[in-house]
Amino acid sequence: MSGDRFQSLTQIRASTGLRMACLRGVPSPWTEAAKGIFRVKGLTCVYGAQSEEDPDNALLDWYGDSGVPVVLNEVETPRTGWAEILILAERLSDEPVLIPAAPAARADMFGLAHEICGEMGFGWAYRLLMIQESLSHGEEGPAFPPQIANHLGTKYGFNPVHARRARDRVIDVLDLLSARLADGQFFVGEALTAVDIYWAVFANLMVPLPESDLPAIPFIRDAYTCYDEELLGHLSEALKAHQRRIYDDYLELPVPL
Ligand SMILES: N[C@@H](CCC(=O)N[C@@H](CS)C(=O)NCC(=O)O)C(=O)O
Repeated sequence: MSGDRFQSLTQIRASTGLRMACLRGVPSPWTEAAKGIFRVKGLTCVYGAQSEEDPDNALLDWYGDSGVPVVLNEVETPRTGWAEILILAERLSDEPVLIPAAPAARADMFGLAHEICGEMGFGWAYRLLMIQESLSHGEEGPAFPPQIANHLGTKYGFNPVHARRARDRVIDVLDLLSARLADGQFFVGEALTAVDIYWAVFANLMVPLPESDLPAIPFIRDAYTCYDEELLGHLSEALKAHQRRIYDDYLELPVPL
């Protein structure tokens, strides 16, 4: 794996500093959020991905979770949750601040962030819809291959009732976020916060950036692309413009995958 930005999982496990386990070719939004936060703060993070020298199921066996990202910092307990990864980054570099200092703004920021990244937030709920689409062989467009859909469905509690709630939740969050952009360029106050990074990267689930900016493996790009007219109707022009602007102004392009 030499010659590119990614090392093996075995290598990053044995090294020091800031490291993160990722998936090659898959812009998992929780991983992309961490990449974006580290980038904005100028933190150097070494990426690791499954390679031939790694044992099978390395992430699950080593860190208790098969998912990505897993963020390692020195000898600290590995972090997999979006909020703890953000708080680590803020501790390692407070420039620029991505968590507002004022308590009300901070609570607002974490509330919106949870609506995007948390359990039954936008990303979680939209993933349930992608799983439903995959398992029902629906006609709205391409989705995950059955093996992946089954794995994700089992892991993230897929059932049809839950998927109906997920659809309402996706719409609610899109409307909430759209309304927040009515008065400005950022979701909280007049400066960049973590919420802006979260939306930019999670928006790829519905409207992935072009191939030249986001070189995802083709079936993932297809699975991520939203064909559902009702959902697309809630994705405002302001939300799309925000995604593009945050990538252009703050994040690494093309996205390292
Ligand atoms: N643990 C993260 C979420 C990470 C996450 O959901 N990762 C998914 C992205 S689809 C994943 O890697 N799933 C595959 C698996 O767990 O095997 C958090 O709670 O903030």
